[in-house]
Amino acid sequence: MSGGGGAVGGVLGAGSSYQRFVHSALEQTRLRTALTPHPSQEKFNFIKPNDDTTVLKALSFSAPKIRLLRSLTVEKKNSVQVLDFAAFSEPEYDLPIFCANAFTTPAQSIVVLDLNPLYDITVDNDYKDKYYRNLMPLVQKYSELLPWGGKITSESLRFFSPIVIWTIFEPTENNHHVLYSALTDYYKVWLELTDEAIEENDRAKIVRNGEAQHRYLTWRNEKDPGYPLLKKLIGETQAKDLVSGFLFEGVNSLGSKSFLDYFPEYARDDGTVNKKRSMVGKSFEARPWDATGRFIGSDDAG
Ligand code: BLA
Repeated sequence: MSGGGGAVGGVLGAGSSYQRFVHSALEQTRLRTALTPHPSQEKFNFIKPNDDTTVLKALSFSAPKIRLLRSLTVEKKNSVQVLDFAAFSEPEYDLPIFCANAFTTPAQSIVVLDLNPLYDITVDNDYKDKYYRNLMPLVQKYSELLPWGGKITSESLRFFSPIVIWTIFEPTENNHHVLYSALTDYYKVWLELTDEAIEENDRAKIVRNGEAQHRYLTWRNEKDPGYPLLKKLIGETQAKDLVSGFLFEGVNSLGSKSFLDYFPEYARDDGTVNKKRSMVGKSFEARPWDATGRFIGSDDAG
């Protein structure tokens, strides 16, 4: 049945390829380090979807150097397939955040795959050089098969690196094959960077890393595009818990600043957070970095 080659066959393939990626990523991780179940895993083992055709799987671990490695997959037969896989280092390291997000319907797959920088690489050249200079060939490898997905929430871009794969494609078997290869490549790079990372001893720098991660968690906890769907699938209470207690665990413990402290442009007159995802609008029609990783995008929203 999955050999049909049409869009539906592709979707069935997508779900199993996300599972396969999670399985292989964990295996690759275990070859290098010792994974311990994260406390959030037990809490979110039993999320109950509203309908029994939906299957959610939530796994989370920690390891030396790794504060949180977690994976959520959602499978609704012939309908949606979701992968949300991320890895966060301990604040003693300034490692990028591994971020793999894919949302697949019979019509399309929406994908973000990146080593999200801890610091804004449009201004922090040292950080950019430290982690991304040697990785630019990855862009070349995938930019043709997984082309830039077009305009994007402008605010999201500051969390992306010059090697980000942001793409929307038809969910064919072949496209998912390419995506699988990219997922594997990017995760391997993250594991290698983690292996090589040297512990920071400067207290001020550790605090700064922790706050940078907290800012990222705060952004995604509030504005993640997956939230409306999760809410539909598991209800508002469970969705909120899953987002803050599992997907972006640390948002309530790694720092004390609020969303509006970090992103004051979202403040409404009454002091609450504007529900819009973007204040600026969408922009960046084309990939805003050149082949060397230099930022060439202008914020051309509107
Ligand atoms: C769409 N998901 C998107 C888009 C982005 C992302 C950029 C395009 C729309 C936009 O420009 O906002 C992903 N955005 C990210 C990521 C970061 C970010 C990873 O800022 C990190 C900093 N997507 C998921 C999960 C679900 C999901 C778990 O990762 C569902 C459970 C759904 N993503 C989803 C849907 C859309 C989408 C339904 C299209 C609809 C929309 O744009 O709201």
